[in-house]
Amino acid sequence: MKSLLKYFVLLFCLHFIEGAQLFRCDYTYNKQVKGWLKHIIIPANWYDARLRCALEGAVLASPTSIKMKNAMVGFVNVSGNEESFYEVFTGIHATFAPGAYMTVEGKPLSKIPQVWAPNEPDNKEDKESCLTLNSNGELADVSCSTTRPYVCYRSADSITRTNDCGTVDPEYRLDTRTNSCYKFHTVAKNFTRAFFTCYAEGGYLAIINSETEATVLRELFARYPGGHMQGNFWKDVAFIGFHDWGERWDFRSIHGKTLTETGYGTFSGGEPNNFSPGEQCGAIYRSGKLDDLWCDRPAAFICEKDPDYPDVCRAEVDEQ
Ligand SMILES: *[C@@H]1O[C@H](CO)[C@@H](O)[C@H](O)[C@H]1NC(C)=O
Ligand SMILES: *[C@@H]1O[C@H](CO)[C@@H](O)[C@H](O)[C@H]1NC(C)=O
Ligand SMILES: [Ca+2]
Ligand SMILES: [Ca+2]
Ligand SMILES: [Ca+2]
Repeated sequence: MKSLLKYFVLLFCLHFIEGAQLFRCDYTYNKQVKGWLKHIIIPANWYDARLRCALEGAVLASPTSIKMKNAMVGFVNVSGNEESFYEVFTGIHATFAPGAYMTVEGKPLSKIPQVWAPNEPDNKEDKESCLTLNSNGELADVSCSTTRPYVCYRSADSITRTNDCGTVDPEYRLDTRTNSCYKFHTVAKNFTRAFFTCYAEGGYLAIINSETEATVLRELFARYPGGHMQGNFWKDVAFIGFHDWGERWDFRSIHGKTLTETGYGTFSGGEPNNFSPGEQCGAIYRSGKLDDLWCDRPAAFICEKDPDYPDVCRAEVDEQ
């Protein structure tokens, strides 16, 4: 009898783990919309809003149901703020073709409950291809280049599991030599965009704190031969997390420390050279040695992530 009880307890536990939803704690689980939500209050243009949500493992939220609309309006309905804060961007857009509105997940506008704000939509000056939601739950078309706060959404439809790097992104791998996680990005971006990408993924452009970590990055780089990277860019150097912060030659990590304080400052022979001026951004060669590189030209880049940040939370999901 006792062992039978044990068996059922075990079965229950297994079931619970199976149904567990784990996702980054900067999102809040919302039972009504069966998923995780995050309100990002610093306004961004629609393109950056979409990208940030996507990189965080979510999508730019759209009011595709009454429940979702209510959840989104719940974030908007704050009094005393500036007018633009009475709206959030939605994921409903027509950035691929004028007037062809759909959510970022591909749901057409016609399948979404629509209440429009007075005099909207008006596609003013033929320049409005992104939709906002206001505190009354009404939609309006605005320019995609204007800025608004927004909401990111991660559906719990598929089981959400995080790996030992604390992320749903399987490309982050833990290295036990440094107890840090790394992801090599082969799609070239400029420094600003690379920084933004690592940040949204919950990490940062890699900071080398020891000779060992330089070796870890050299080995990581070796797994990505130039032939495996698409596009026309220099494939033997990748952005990492240091910069001159606008002060020529004074290279510091993106967390503000000198390279010596950070733990590794070995430049490649002849570097830093500020080649044909403008090399203010930090990079690493395949050798594991450092380089100063043009910030505005796209390059591969390496993100590093603390396995414990952002924290991972468990959703309070009702078992039916
Ligand atoms: C939003 O706030 C206004 C004014 O405080 C209130 O009248 C309205 O009912 C609120 N709407 C929602 C959906 O909570
Ligand atoms: C970096 O790339 C982004 C996206 O391609 C672009 O919008 C931005 O202007 C670029 N920044 C610099 C400094 O070149
Ligand atoms: Ca409009
Ligand atoms: Ca590090
Ligand atoms: Ca250089």
